Amino acid sequence: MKLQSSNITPRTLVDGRRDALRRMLSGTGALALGSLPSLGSAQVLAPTQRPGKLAPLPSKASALAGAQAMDKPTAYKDASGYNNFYEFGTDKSDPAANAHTLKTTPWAVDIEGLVKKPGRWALEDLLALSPMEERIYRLRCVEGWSMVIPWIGYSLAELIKRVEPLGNAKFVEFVTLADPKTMPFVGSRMLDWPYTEGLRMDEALHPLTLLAFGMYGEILPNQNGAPLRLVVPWKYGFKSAKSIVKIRFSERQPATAWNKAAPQEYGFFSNVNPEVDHPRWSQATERRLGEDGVFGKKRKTLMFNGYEAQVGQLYAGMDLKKFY
Ligand SMILES: Nc1nc2c(c(=O)[nH]1)N[C@H]1C(S)=C(S)[C@@H](COP(=O)(O)O)O[C@H]1N2
Ligand SMILES: [Mo]
Repeated sequence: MKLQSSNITPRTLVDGRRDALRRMLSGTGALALGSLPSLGSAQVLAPTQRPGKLAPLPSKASALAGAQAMDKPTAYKDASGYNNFYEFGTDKSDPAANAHTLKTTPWAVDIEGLVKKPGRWALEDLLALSPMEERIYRLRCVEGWSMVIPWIGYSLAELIKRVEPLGNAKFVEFVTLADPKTMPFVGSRMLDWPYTEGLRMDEALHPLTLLAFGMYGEILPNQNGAPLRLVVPWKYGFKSAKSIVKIRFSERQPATAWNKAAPQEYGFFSNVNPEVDHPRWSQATERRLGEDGVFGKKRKTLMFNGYEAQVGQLYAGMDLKKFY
């Protein structure tokens, strides 16, 4: 069988990239932007330079349609200071205050279920799997606020292709860390821990579905889901699971944390849809974090969060009021 060269990253490249990433993650020697071998010839952007404490994560701007929102990025202090990460508390300021206890090295992700190549991936190998892209995505929380974040990562499809799903794999489940020693709210009865999420296979394979390792030019801060999370920009924020430790491929639709907690409020699909209200509030408008004041005018929420041109086809013929 002839392998398609475009799907193969030369071993030396992967090794070099992995060494550089290992040095970076272990904190020895700050890595200069653009020094990753994979980006040698590509144009390297230094997105929103912020003299922060976190290690830089070099990336190139994504060429993918929909991956360059024209909206102004949310201020870093808002994106990293106003969060939902219930393992660390239910107030929006809790994750930033508490998530310093999260230990992100060593880290690994187990691939399980209906795949030809199950197994454990070390974080370093995941970081080196595919070149990093910067994608500016809008993300809208089901609670009504939205933000615009320059994420860094690559399409989840890159990883899915490597592990070779079997023909009967129809869904992908994401299991996140539940460590009562470092996460003060794991053990509370808020949710059935660990926090899990799921996507249909075609959603998981959609190029906009991002496996994110960084934001604003740096590795992810803990409160935003370090060391790796999902970002699914056309769905409500809770689908974008943080601090993933397991990815499981299945034939049946997996249970999801919020659906188990309140099935009539949170469906499996949870596509952003201004026409389908949450049973307790409207979903027609939103407030942009840091820009729209609590008493100011709200902005209209767009179908599929503005990504209808890219993802609308995935739901052709489906009753979105029924499959909310
Ligand atoms: N593990 C885990 N992932 C999670 C959550 C959580 O509580 N635990 N909250 C979700 C919700 S409701 C939202 S809106 C987004 C928020 O991401 P951000 O804090 O990076 O903006 O993360 C999602 N991922
Ligand atoms: Mo959310």
